[in-house]
Amino acid sequence: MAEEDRTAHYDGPSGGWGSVRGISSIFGKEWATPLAIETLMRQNKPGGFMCVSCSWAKPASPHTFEFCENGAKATLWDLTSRRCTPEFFAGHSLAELREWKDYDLEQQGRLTHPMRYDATTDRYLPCGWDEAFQAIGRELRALEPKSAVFYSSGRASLETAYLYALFARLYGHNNLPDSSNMCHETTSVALKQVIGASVGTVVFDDLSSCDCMFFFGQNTGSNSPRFLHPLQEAARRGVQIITFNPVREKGLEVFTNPQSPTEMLTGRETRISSQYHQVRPGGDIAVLMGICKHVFAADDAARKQGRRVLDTDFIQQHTHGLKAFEAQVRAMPWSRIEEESGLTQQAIEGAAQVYVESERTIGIYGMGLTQHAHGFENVAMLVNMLLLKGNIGRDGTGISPVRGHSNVQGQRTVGISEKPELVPLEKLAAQFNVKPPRDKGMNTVEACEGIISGKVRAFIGLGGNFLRAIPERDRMEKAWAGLRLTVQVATKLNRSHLIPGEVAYLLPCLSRTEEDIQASGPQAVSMEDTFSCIHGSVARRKPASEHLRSEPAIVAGMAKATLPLNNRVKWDEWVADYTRIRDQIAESYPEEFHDFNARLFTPGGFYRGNSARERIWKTKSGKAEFTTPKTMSAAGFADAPGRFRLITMRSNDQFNTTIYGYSDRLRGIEGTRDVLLINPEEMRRAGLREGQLVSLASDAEDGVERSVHGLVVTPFSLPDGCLGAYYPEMNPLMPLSHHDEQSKTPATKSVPVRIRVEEGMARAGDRKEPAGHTTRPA
Ligand SMILES: Nc1nc2c(c(=O)[nH]1)N[C@H]1C(S)=C(S)[C@@H](COP(=O)(O)OP(=O)(O)OC[C@H]3O[C@@H](n4cnc5c(=O)[nH]c(N)nc54)[C@H](O)[C@@H]3O)O[C@H]1N2
Ligand SMILES: Nc1nc2c(c(=O)[nH]1)N[C@H]1C(S)=C(S)[C@@H](COP(=O)(O)OP(=O)(O)OC[C@H]3O[C@@H](n4cnc5c(=O)[nH]c(N)nc54)[C@H](O)[C@@H]3O)O[C@H]1N2
Ligand SMILES: [Mo]
Repeated sequence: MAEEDRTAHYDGPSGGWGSVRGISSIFGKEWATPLAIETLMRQNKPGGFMCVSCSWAKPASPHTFEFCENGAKATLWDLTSRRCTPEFFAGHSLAELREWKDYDLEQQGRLTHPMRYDATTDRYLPCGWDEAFQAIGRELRALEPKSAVFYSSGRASLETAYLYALFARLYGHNNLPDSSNMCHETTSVALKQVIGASVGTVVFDDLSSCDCMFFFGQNTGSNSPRFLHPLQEAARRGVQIITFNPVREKGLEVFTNPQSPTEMLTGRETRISSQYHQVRPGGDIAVLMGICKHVFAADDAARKQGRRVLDTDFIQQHTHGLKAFEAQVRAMPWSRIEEESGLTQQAIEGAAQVYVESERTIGIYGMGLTQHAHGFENVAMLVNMLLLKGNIGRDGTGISPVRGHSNVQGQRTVGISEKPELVPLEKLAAQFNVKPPRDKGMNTVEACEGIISGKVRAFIGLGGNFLRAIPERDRMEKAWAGLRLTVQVATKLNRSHLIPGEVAYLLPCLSRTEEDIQASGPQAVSMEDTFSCIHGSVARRKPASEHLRSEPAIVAGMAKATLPLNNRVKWDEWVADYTRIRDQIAESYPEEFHDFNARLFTPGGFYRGNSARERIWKTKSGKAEFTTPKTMSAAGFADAPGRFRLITMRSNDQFNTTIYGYSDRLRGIEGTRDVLLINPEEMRRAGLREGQLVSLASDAEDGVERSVHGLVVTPFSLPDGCLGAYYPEMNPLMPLSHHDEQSKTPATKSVPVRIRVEEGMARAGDRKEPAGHTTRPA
């Protein structure tokens, strides 16, 4: 079709030469220095350092280059020669810097000195570490502990995370929101409830013994490219890969392995997905309902011939609640399923038939399932589908959430949680002779509510870019300035650092790519990958500045200045030798972390175990739970004329709020991020033309006016009724109240919006000024 040809698209495979050029276009040809190559060669290998990008597994027998395009970008980003020094801050007030683009802020390079905010000059001034710790301690001691929030982004190590959570509990709160609250919290809550374990059950070997993968809403090519290697191997083995995604993501279509000279020279590509279904955003509950409906129908037919499709032994012995679920599925008309999913009965049955015939199926998913108002139901439905055929707790089967940040899963494992029931409080009480708080703390959404209402007085950020990552940006930025204390531990300058509380500190830390030398010598840290394997990480690069401190040292410095003396809590000794921190972790979590130091460098990591994989179900009923979804759409709002479901997307040139560049190569969008993606039919129906400038307005029916303007209409292959645009630019459009009901994960994959036409057209190839935004309360 002619329209199809006009849509933005990319002809090459994922991987291939494009991925090499992708690195060079950001870092220039100079990126390939011997020092950089040496560092990259040590990435994700036993005895090396673990990538700071995603949490994809690190195999026991790594490739020569066990890094991908985006892992290399993340490493090189940290290794930059640019420095953001006291001189830089002397030259720019925060009011001025707030006018800068996020990209330009991070382009200033690595932070070099601890800085204190000075309100009179509206500038950050250099300060001593001790001065900073003492001031932070003084402030925290003067506050009610429950009015403080300790946020973490999922990058900090297990050692840092353990100390940070301990600091919060000794001080007196469980307010430990984490980036995971915006990400896979849906997974943690849903899987815990239905299979009794909050993480995935799949391990690396399952990928080579499955015969089928059902893939929902995870963009492998950009967000976990090393996963493309096992996917390629699986596809070549004949594994059926059935993908559901509103966007035709290149990495899930075809891949050329950039580490294979033959493939690079011959241009040979591997087809990844055997079926690709462009589901409506929020339509996965319906899709999964349709698949299960077909499974029941196939089972009825098989029974007549004395066979079964359902794994009846497994269902009998290991599950609870099939009856109610089956009744719901059988009663659900196909017309409803088609309407909600945007797919035909025939298409869904085609996918389902592959499932019926498969012996070993894995269900894989990402933000496409979790970031919805009914994300819980999405995840629980995928589990329902797997349970029907006994596809959990058997080799080559299982459920596999693909986690985001490199240690986001691990941070939760060692105590970063607002939910006291997930933390061994009795153990901590005995270990440190303390009384840890037992009341529930705030998650990310609740912390935002607390900041808006004034209940929260202090915010400590262990990494991340909270104000850019959360919903309701405009109201949050206004409320933020009312905080008494803000502390940001960071490697690079970002927007969240530019809105200081009355007392504010910006503390620069070592990156995981840099050597960490303490009193006892060089230190290792550790992280947990998406398959629950724990890896030690040692870096050799010289730090970006002699004034940097490690994250464990910074957390310990703040804690020591805040808390009364306790002879069991040995901040100084722990920081001098991280093996002592790991001993404490092993004592608090003996099942998972026994002999932690001895096992630290196990090739491929050591597996911390998963009860559901052993078919031990730590649920209410003691069995795996079938659940009956109470809605057929995950979107959480009704369709209405002119209302669209907006998907907020990541480009291939970003890591969350860090924008490396303006090329979303795998989607064929170049030179700008201020685009509004829409299918050509919808574009025509809405009376829009390609290249026209438009605004988006929130259509949440809560009376608040939220808008983002200056977006260029760009035809793109998408289902009807939905739009695509980039995260974090679109975050001003998201109401804080629009989140998964159960886990409170913001529902960023179906945001209700309307299009408003602006004057004028964008000229092709222009990189315009960044899109602006406004929020006005009703
Ligand atoms: N290079 C790079 N790597 C990263 C990150 C990064 O920003 N850059 N971020 C890291 C982090 S923190 C995370 S959490 C992960 C995120 O990795 P992903 O889980 O891949 O998250 P997203 O990129 O947000 O996109 C999810 C996919 O879901 C699809 N989708 C949207 N709505 C729906 C829906 O309703 N149903 C279905 N079936 N699909 C849908 C989108 O089209 C997209 O392909 O990646 C991590 N790795
Ligand atoms: N609309 C929309 N919003 C979303 C999402 C979405 O898909 N759509 N995704 C959500 C998801 S999945 C996530 S995980 C969050 C991400 O939210 P965050 O984790 O808060 O954000 P990041 O962009 O990963 O944080 C980047 C900053 O971390 C700091 N940093 C980098 N490395 C280090 C380090 O080693 N140590 C320390 N201390 N600091 C470091 C740098 O200063 C950098 O500027 O955003 C969420 N928000
Ligand atoms: Mo994430």
